[in-house]
Amino acid sequence: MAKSFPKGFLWGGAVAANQCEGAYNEEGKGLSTQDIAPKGIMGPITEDPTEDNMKLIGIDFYHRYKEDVKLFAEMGFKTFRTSIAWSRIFPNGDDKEPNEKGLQFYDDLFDECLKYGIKPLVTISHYETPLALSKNYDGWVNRKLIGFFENYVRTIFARYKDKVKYWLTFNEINSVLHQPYMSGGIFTDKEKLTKQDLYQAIHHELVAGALAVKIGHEMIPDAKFGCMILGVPNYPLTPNPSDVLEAMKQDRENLYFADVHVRGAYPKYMNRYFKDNNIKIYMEPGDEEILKNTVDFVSFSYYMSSCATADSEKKKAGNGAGNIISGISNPYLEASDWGWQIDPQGLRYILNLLYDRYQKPLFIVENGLGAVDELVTDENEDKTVIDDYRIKYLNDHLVQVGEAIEDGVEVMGYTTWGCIDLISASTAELRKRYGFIYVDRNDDGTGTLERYKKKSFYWYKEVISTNGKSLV
Ligand code: BGP
Repeated sequence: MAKSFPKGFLWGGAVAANQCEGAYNEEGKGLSTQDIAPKGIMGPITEDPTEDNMKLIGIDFYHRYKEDVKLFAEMGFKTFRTSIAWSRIFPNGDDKEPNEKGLQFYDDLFDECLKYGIKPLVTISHYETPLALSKNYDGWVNRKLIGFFENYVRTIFARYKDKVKYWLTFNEINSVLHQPYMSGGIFTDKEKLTKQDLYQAIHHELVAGALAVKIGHEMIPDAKFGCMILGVPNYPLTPNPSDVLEAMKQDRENLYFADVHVRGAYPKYMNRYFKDNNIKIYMEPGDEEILKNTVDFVSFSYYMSSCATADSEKKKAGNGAGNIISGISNPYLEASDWGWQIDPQGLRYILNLLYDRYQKPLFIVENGLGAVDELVTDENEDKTVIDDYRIKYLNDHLVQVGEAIEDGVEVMGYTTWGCIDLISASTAELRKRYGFIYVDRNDDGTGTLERYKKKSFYWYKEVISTNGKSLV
């Protein structure tokens, strides 16, 4: 049954700079960690950018954003989530002066959105640390990154303060636990990285995030600042109390990042974790004070739930798939072509879980189905994709968002992931498509880069114009 969404609900779509812009070395942009990762999060990195890296051209959003924003406007987007490529603004990350051409690009992009009444929702750092910071400093392991990040946020806040009123600090900040290079710019091999260094790096990110919120509140008092976490709720695989405790433990691993950002201090359960794992977080005087700058809202991505078990044999056999976290699969759920388990009710569950825990407005900033699409010609001779599977996925998830709203959860908005087809983060493929808009580019590099509206384009337009009433 269709549910009513609040007035002013922020409907929209989301992308990240490195997955759509291309123009990886144009107009003064420096290299980012993505530019030498041709096979995505899962793959190896190369010495230099290689031609097979689909992200170098992406979907050419850098040159075609006007056409794309126009299509977003046609769907009725109220908001558009994108990220700023840090290395477009500070090519090496530690430069003294920003790159004016990079700044100008985002000025133009935000102006284009505002022209149609689309509010930009901007991620400050989305898996695209300047490569020089990664190679020369080992990314967030080094405390100096806090200073470089501060310089970067001051620059972008000053520049875009009249245009951007919604900001997210780090994309899926908790993903650094699993993907230290892509998420935290940590160059040290994952296998060699010590827990001590990993958690110290996390501390630096948490301080930097809180500092960004502090500076943001001072520089743009009418803007809202949120943290962003990878949202994967864990269900106990069985009612065995050991599985229930394991699910709690795994949830805490993810949620401690938001706990710090919302409550302004480390949660007590982390003391036990640090003690058990012989980790000592080095804090500088003033860090605890900075952490007290808490976020205005909590945002998260949601693609799947997972199961947790204390049974080491079953754990080892872990058969669930995901791009960053993969757990035990749930026998009650079906999966996407990429093996990600589809669980619309899990979205209602995590919305309630986060709201019970934080009582802060929530923003679903990623959700969607990555699938192989077939381009066909319709009766009007227009090229399109009949993506009923995507419509079903999104409809079912949005119905559960409506349920959560009825449950009393404050939800600010919903941006589907990859509202226009883009390069996958995990595998760097383009055949894993999420969009309402098809982009004619293939993984072998062929294609015209033309854009075509899929069936879901018209479906989403209707959802937005009826404020969710058309959902079934
Ligand atoms: C999230 C990332 C996104 C995005 C999405 C889908 O983890 O924040 O950048 O890509 O997952 O994942 P994928 O592209 O691997 O299908």
